[in-house]
Amino acid sequence: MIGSEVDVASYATEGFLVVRSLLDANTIEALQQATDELEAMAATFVRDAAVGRVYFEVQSASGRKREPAIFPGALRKITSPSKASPAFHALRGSERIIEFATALGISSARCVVDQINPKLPVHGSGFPFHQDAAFLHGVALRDLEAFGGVNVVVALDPADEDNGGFTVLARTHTSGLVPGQYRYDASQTLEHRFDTTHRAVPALAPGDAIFFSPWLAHGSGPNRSERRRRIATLWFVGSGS
Ligand SMILES: O=C(O)CCC(=O)C(=O)O
Repeated sequence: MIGSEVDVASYATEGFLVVRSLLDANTIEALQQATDELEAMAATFVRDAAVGRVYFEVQSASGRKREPAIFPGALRKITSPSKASPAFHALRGSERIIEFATALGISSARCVVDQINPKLPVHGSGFPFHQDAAFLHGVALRDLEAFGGVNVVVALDPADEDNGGFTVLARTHTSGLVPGQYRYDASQTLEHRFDTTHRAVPALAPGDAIFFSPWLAHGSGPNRSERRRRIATLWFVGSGS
């Protein structure tokens, strides 16, 4: 039972919850290896490209989408790694994650988005502040609005402020969606649009996780270090059954 590990009151107030060692070392090793294999598949890519149903977004100089890679194989995001990798497929259905989602009030949680964000040493650009709920559509958005949802970031490498760690703007999840974030222009921080009073960059070890509200504003800075920073992100919505 994970009930005692979950501070539901703090999650409700802050909009996020750090969970240490959410995943064990073997699971993380399998995800790291799968990430290496996906990165190797994209080793020659100089433009955004799909391989089957996995989508690779390259790291451009500005950080914007649809611009050329700074060097072949430089990646900023891999969308739907679960379509090619058994380890990421298993992560979508992770009982441990589902248990936490349930404890946080999301029943019969189903995963609607899975991705990897590999932030390159020195070159990896930041993510502008945004709220994930602004980027859902169709049935997933309908279920989010009807049954709620929870998103989770799992660290695959040690992450902190210096290598562009995941940054939350705590308590922003209760103020509704902020306009003007939809272009998702990675060359801006959009800091001026959000309340940054309770900004936090939790230091994470591989296997640590942050559960957060789909309405919580978050983003991250560039990787100024010589260390890579890879995270897996998953979005869950309730299904009411
Ligand atoms: O990689 C990060 O630090 C932020 C990722 C994120 O918020 C996103 O991909 O929407």
